[in-house]
Amino acid sequence: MPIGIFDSGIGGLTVFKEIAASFPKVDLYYLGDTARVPYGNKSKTTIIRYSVECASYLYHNYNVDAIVIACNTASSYALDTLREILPIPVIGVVQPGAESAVKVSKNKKIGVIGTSATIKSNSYFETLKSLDKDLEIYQKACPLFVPLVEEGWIDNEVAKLTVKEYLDDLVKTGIDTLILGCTHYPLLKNTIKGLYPHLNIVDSSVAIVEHLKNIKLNIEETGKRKIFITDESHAFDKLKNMLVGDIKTEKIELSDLCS
Ligand code: DGN
Repeated sequence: MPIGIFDSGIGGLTVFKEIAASFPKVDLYYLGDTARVPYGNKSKTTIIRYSVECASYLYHNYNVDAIVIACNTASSYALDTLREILPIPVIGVVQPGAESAVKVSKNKKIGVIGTSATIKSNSYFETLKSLDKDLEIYQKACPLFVPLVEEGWIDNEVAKLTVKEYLDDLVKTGIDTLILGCTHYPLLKNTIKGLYPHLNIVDSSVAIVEHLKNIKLNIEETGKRKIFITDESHAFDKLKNMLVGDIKTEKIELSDLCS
């Protein structure tokens, strides 16, 4: 059972890494849409169109048996459409992240951070409320976190100051749990944890693995890993090597996606 995973670029590699570690024999095909990153400031229509193109590419070319949307922005806007058009399970990161947060929060005060589009969609707010209507939820868009991660500035002074600028007020609300609602953000986890050690940090890339375990997997696969990108990217190569090591990256044309 091959699994297809896609993201607007680098961020989803945090999800790829967790899935690869938990399912060493399952074939994994990753598509990072580096030519069109970021998705986080695009319109809903555009995010849905790009997501349909990425998922369809993996489904039609690699016969994947499940799709993981390793991007909160795409999960927030395109999950329903992908479930309508594809005859295979499609798993987004929002539901698993929300479920984990509800499990670990003791005081029922949960913070959510993500791209502007994810926060604007209210996807976490609605999913969390559907799990427990008594939760207090505080949301904050942190658009500068994505370029910081892409630059590899994940634990220097600039990273620390930017984290404090975005999160100090959010943490003052008394939240005991923080959902990293963007797949880039796990790379800032140590910096966030260092500044706010009392917080439970929910990383949906870890939560999604639990979801996948509920799908019947054919473990006779070979453990093949393939990574595709739609444009060459120095940042992608650097982070790929750091997160998942020496897996070869193949560039595909955007016209291959759109056909
Ligand atoms: N990694 C993407 C997410 O989880 O929303 C955001 C990256 C982007 O497109 N800005």
